[in-house]
Amino acid sequence: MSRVIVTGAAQLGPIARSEPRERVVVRMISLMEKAAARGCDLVVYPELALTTFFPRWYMEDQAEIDAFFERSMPNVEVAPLFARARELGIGFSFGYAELIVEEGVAHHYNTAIVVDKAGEIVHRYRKIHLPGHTSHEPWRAFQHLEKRYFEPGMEPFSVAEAFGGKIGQAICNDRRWPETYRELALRDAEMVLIGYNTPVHYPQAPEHDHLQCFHNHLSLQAGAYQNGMWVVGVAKAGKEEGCDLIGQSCIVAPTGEIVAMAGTLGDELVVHDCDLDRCTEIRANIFSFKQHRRPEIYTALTAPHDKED
Ligand code: CDV
Repeated sequence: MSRVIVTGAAQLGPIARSEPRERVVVRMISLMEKAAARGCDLVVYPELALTTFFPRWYMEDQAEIDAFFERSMPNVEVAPLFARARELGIGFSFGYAELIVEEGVAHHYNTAIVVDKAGEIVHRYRKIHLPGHTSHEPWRAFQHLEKRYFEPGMEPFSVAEAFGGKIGQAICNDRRWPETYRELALRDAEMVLIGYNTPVHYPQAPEHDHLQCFHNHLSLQAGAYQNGMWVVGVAKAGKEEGCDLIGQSCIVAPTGEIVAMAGTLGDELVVHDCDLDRCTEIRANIFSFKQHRRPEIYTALTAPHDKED
């Protein structure tokens, strides 16, 4: 049986603060229709795909903040995406700001889901590594307030059986951490879907601004190769509300090679036939965890980190 997932990385260009979800969903459906025409089984959209990247603004009014969050999924605005996907028989994943109320307490997460070809949500992931800061820092050209607006996900990385394979998810900053990929690989992930919003300008170390695209691919490619997995990295790109976001959405093979990459900073689809059996090229050989890994020696990896940076 073929274990090929024809995968589309559906990069989104900038989303204005004033752009309603309905219009973004129309853009997503347009990319989905292109993906279906190219035979895709799965189309992957970025982190926080339904709105502008709102953590760039400092806000105090909780109602203003909550307006960027989804209280249910699918909801009225997103339902047309689910409906069109069912008609086309295509699966998809995307990120959004999730607001849930449990025992009377509101929780806010930076979340991504995978939806199968039948329209069922088969996987949900809440971002574990939240970058940025919690209070207003006016010295920055723009804010990055993920630590203010979201709680970190407390559920471990996990995989779903979907599309004939084992699919995992991570979100943006997670992709820079080797633990993300290794946790997923140890849980048998064969493909990891990662949406991102990455500004070109890094206020704490602007001397690294010219390295943003390099660090993006470095992380995605290393994660794929060192764990023998497909990695699909998908950007929200372009100049969004005056802030430049990197593009270079890509599909990375388990060998670490980029096999498809976006060439614009706008809405763009790139497609590749991802054969999950290719994971074995790496996993049964150079990175056979069973044969070569030495977890008994790696005691510092899970010890609490109490040293100063
Ligand atoms: N959305 C993100 O997580 N962005 C971070 C930026 C702030 C560095 C990233 O790791 O790309």
